[in-house]
Amino acid sequence: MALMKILTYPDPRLRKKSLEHTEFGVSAETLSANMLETMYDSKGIGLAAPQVGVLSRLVVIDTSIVGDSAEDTKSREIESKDTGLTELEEKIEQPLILINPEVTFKEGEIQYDEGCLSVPGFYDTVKRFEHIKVKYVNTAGEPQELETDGLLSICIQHEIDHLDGKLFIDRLSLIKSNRIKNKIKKLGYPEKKSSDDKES
Ligand code: QAP
Ligand code: CO
Repeated sequence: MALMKILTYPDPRLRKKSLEHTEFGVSAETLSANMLETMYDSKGIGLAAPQVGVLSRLVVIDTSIVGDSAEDTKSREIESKDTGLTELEEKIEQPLILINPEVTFKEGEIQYDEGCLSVPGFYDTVKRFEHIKVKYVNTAGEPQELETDGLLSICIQHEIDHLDGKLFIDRLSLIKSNRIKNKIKKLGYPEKKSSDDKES
């Protein structure tokens, strides 16, 4: 297994529409395993292939870690917003690997303070469908379907957005998204700043 480099906004690769994933078996398993390792290493709950520079329609998700007791601050940021697993979420085995996912049913509305490994350190409220059904294929190329709500539903919609070149900051009001985008373009990310770079 290997850690992969996570691209951050404004990398142009995050804006591309990813292609149908066509490789199954060992190659899909290897990519997903490396993405899951990368996601867990960064305390994430979802990661899409384009975030690691692979423009293919594959995402990995594990929202079950959210309820775990974590000493890490980053995990706690996500954890604090959690309301626990819903009945539908509990029935789904995680981690999930969704290849060529498509939403086939959507209803209701839910708001959540979202973040993204490609926009580290920034969070804001996004509106999503509350309850969805998704069809996809597994790493063997076999068709699957799932139904969920709660945090898992939000996460799946967030990750499918990545496959279409869309980020959560694009779903905020123009005033909020511009504030975040301009701050990143001007100052970069806190983690990336050199030690002699002073905050204003
Ligand atoms: C997408 O996001 C998501 O800023 C997955 O410093 C987010 O895993 C779906 C993360 C919220 C549903 C609800 C973000 C880690 C992780 C950061 C993530 C950070 C460290 C984000
Ligand atoms: Co994201």
